Amino acid sequence: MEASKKTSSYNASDITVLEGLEAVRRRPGMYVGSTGLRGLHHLVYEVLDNSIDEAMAGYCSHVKITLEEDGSVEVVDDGRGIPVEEMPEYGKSAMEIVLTKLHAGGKFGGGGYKVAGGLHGVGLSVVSALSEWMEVEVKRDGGIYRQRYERGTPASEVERVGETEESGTKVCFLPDPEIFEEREFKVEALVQRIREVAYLNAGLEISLEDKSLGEGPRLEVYKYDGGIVDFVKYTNATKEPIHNQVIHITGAREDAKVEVAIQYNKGYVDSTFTFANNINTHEGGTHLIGFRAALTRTINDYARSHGFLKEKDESLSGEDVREGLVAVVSVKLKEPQFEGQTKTRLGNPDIKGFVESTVGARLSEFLEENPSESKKILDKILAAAKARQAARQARELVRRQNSLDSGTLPGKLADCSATDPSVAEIFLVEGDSAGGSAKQARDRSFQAILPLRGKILNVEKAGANRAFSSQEIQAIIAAMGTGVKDDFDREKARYGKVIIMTDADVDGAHIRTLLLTFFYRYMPELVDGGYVHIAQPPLYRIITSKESVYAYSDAELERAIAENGKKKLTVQRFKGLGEMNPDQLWETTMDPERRSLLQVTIEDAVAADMMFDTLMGTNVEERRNFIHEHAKDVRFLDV
Ligand code: 0RA
Repeated sequence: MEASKKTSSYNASDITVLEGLEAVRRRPGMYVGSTGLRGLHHLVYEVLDNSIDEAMAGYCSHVKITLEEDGSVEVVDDGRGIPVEEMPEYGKSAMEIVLTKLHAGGKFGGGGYKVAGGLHGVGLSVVSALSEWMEVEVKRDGGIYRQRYERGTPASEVERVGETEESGTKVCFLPDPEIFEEREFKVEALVQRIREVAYLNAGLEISLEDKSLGEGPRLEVYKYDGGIVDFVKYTNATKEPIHNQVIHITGAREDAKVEVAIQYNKGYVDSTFTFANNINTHEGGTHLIGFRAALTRTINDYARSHGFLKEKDESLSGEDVREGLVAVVSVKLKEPQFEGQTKTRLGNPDIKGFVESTVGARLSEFLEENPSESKKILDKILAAAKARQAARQARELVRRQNSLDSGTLPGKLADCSATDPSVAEIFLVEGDSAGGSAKQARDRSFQAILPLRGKILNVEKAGANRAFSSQEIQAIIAAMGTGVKDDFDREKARYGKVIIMTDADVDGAHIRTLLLTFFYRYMPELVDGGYVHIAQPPLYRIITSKESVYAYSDAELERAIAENGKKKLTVQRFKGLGEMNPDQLWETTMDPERRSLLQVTIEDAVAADMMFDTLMGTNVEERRNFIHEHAKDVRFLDV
């Protein structure tokens, strides 16, 4: 019935709609990034972004996300609701257009700070197209309206099903198994995004209920009345802030707003997080450039006029003023341009000047008005400048000794014959003995092995000059060939995959975290570019009379035991890589045909930074508490 009616009323716009959604289903990766976990999560973020837009426009204060037992997701908000009235140019309800037409997600009639560009704001129609089914319920204009879609096409009319004085939108959808190979949400990843968005929108309450767990539902509420100031406090909680007040700056002009929060800690690293319309701009952009310019200039001016810099020609570098800095720079603007490899660099040129002048003026006011806080900050920065000079000398010394020079490869490296980085891969292996097995096991045509001795240096705690004099770190840098930090050049990478291979025990997990800390701090683009992987050695070998199989987790072991009923079997537990012979190591962990690797992505530098600082930083007490409280999250980071 429905179908024949459709055919008879087909018009040109229907055909375009179908073609559009067909394209989405044919090439889902183009629209949501991948058909794996990332794409799956993107569906949730897409719906959430729409609710957040309502919040940014000032109409929505509560969002609730529920992960249902059957794998579907429900997102409810108390915004204005998707408009339901008929759009004369289509002869259909606006709701149907928004849910079926590609790029019809934008607020009609312009206005607001609607996100555009990158994978963000691709529109609800994309979620609908990639869902086996989707149901949308809108409360608006005194009524409750509902429509169902299947794989992007309407499966019902827009129906008025009740009366209400409330307003809001409820979207439920089941990700399509024909599209997504991965359909189990990773709650910790969703939480990171939810927490971030909640911090960026002070007062907005976002709750997440997970009913997909066997253990029964779990409800968490994220609401931060202090917004990004709370965010900075939270990030700094584990890092020993050197002054009490978080510096809070806001500014607005006709078509853009900026909000900044700043606090220094005793550490060495710069943790500046930038956002444009709530999107984490990992690659920075004009807002970051403006912020940095203002910070460097304002602090130099203040230092000079208040006698902190004695010599006329002395000045503090950008790196100096950013040591131990925790900052959030959040801009909201009408038409953001997202650029760069991952579309996470803000391109709008006029934002630089806007951020620079706002931050410059307000920061200099703060410094003048708070002399004791200012003195603590300036002392810290002057110390950083001194240390940097020492570090520079140390680095030059090392460079002269040739170890940082990519021309000289470290002696311990068993290199591969391939020189094409698209096929070459390097295993960083814990311990000389496992390194020896890996050398025997590998396919030397494309697999290089770098054995690492014991715990590598904790770069979070040590600062740059000690890092550069650590042998293990020198070896990694030299083997990679890319250089580090500002000198980093991805084009020079000698391997397309870096595979961390450590024992499946606590020490192994620690070494892995140390290595990730190193890559995150010294070669973040390598992580961002998806080069860094974690090998997955098996935990057990289960031997029956007929065959032997491997289990990679306790759950797999239990399954294998259950499958074998009461048959006689022997379980061998691998305590370390060294307990596997080279053949076993090859077939379980190194052979590209059979192994499974975990790709390390830093979706959320904030969470990663927290983890690293807490796990690796100087505050032992905090660390102990943190590990205790977050045993689960830590496991998440470990993968
Ligand atoms: C189009 C226009 C307007 C709001 C929305 C869409 C909207 C979409 C979603 C998706 C989830 N929650 C949502 N809330 C709103 C503007 C409505 C107006 O001008 O009244």
